[in-house]
Amino acid sequence: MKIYYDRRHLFHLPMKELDNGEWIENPEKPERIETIRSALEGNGFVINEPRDYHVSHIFAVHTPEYVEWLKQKSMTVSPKREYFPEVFGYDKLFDTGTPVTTGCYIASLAGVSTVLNCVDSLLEDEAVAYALCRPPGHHAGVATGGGYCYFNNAAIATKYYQKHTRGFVAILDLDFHHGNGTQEIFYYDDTVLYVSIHGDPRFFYPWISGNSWEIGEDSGEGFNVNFPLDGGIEGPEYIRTLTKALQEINDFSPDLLVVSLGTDTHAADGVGHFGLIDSDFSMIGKLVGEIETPKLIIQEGGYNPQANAVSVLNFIKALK
Ligand code: OKP
Ligand code: ZN
Repeated sequence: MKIYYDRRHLFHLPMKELDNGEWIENPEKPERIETIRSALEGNGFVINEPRDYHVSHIFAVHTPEYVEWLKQKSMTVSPKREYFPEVFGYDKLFDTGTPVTTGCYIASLAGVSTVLNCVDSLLEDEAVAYALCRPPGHHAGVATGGGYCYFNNAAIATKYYQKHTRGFVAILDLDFHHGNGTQEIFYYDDTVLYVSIHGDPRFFYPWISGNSWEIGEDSGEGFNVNFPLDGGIEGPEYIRTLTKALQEINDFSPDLLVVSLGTDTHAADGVGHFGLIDSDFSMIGKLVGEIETPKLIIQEGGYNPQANAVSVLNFIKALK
C-alpha cells in the first residue's frame, strides 16, 4: 500500500461559494485533507511525497485551452481575492462554488502528481495506492471546471495507465455527488467502465447528470452505469447497491480499478445527504477489496474533517 500526498494543496484557499443566492463559507478547506493525513500517520501508514509530472499528461483529458486559461487566470488573480465566472461559457467554470484562486492551478497540478505517482507505483507492482489529494476532480470535464474540481484526477490517472498498458479500467465513483466530468470524458469509450453511486440528481447537485438511463453512447453504450439513490439512505441500502455496482465491475474484468472515494456520504457530512456511519466504511472497504485487480484510491469530496479521517481510515484498513 502506497500513499501519496503533496502539501502544495495548502496553496488553494477558496473562501466563499454562492449557494442558492447566499454567500456561504466554501467547504473545500485544507483541513479536510490534513485530518486524514494525521489519522493515517497516527496509525503507522507512511506518507510519500510525489515527484512532479509534466503538464502534458493533463492534455490527455483536458483541452490545452482550458488548462492555459486556468493557469493564466490563477496567476493573475490577487491573493486576497477570488475569481467567479462572469460570463458562463467564456469563463470555463460551470458553477459558483469553484472560484479561480491564486493557488488553484499549482494545487491542482500537485494533486495530479499524487495520482500519477500512485499509478507508477501500481505499474511497479504495488497492489493498492491512495492519492490523498485536494482539490477533488470528478466534476471537471474536458474543458470545464466546477464542483470544487479543476482537473479530473481519476480520468488523468486512467489515461496515463492506458498509455502505459493499453489496459481496461473500471472507475467506481463513491462520492455523494455524481461525477459528471468523469462520465462525460469516458461516455463514448468502451475501454473504461464508469460506475457511480450517488444522490439522485433530481434532488441533488450536479443536477445535470447521474440518471440511470445515462448508459453511454456509440461504442461506449453499456459502459456507463449510474445508481442514483434517495437522500438519507443508510448502510444496508448502500451496501446492497454497492454489491450491484461491484458485480458490474467484475463482469467487465478490468486491469485496474480506480475508486473515486468521496467521504461526503457520511451522516455527519454537511454537503452530502446520505446516512452512512463509521463502520459502513469498513464494510465498503472490505467489499471493494474483494475485487482482484490493482487499485487506485483517489480522494474526492468529504467536508467534515473528523468524519473524513475516520471514514478513510476504516476504508483503507479494510481494503486487502
Ligand atoms: C463536490 B464533490 C448545494 C451547493 C453545492 C457544490 C457541491 C460540490 C460537491 N446547494 N455546491 O462532489 O464533493
Ligand atoms: Zn461530493
